[in-house]
Amino acid sequence: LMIVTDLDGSLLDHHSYSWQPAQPWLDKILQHQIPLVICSSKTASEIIPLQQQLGLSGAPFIAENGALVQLDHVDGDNLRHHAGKDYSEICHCLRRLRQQYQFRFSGFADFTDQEVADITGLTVRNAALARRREASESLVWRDSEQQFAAFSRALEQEGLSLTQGGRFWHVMASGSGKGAALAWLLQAYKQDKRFSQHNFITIGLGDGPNDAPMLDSVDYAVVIKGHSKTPVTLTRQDQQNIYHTSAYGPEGWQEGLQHFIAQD
Ligand code: 2M8
Ligand code: MG
Ligand code: MG
Repeated sequence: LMIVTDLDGSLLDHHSYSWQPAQPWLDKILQHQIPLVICSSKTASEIIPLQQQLGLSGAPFIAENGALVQLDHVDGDNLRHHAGKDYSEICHCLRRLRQQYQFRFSGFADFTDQEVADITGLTVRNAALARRREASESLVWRDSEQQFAAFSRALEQEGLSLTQGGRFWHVMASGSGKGAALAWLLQAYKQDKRFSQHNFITIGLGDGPNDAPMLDSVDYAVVIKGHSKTPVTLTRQDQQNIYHTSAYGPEGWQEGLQHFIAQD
């Protein structure tokens, strides 16, 4: 068994960023040494200290919506996989498109730490960690739907794509995303001598449209009730392996695991 989870709005409450209601199940997961892979829009700089607080230090994780994958120490090597466009390249391209087409949007590169804290409810210290991006940009769209369609097309031509989180749009290399990142991670696990015996059954949990590719690729999908107006649309047809929670955030996280994992 392997559990793959989104953070914001899933394991963490959308507003308070607390995981307290999920602690009983977290304890069980740790006790049974079930691998718990964080799969988030958050940066590596945000995820690493969080893993320490959750008791998951050194575990593999997926950051920046799949643009970055961090494996655990494989033969002494701390393997990192990166989607192919780095942050400065992405920001450079965004500035150029904004100038060329007069798009109105603001990205984390335009904001101060304090501004990101004000929008998200993160502490200023954590907002600074969220701004330490390596392979994707988070932005607030302030223009028309029509301009958004033009923006999306222009990005595509630059080899970039958009995905939607709980509060922001995220821009990263085309072909990357939470689903592609998870596939890469599982493949790397298969090639690792220590894990080759395991054929992991995967349970995924997420609340946003950005989680759809991950939820489509796991064996069992928990769609956590979210705050976004955009529904989470899955393409998979096996309804019996999809569970929609009635609770939000970490309560929904508990509810979903409870649904799929039989208790002793
Ligand atoms: C951003 O991610 C969330 C994920 O759903 C969003 O789009 O609302 C990211 O920038 C992340 O780094 C940050 O921690 C989070 C804070 O709410 O927002
Ligand atoms: Mg989320
Ligand atoms: Mg997320």
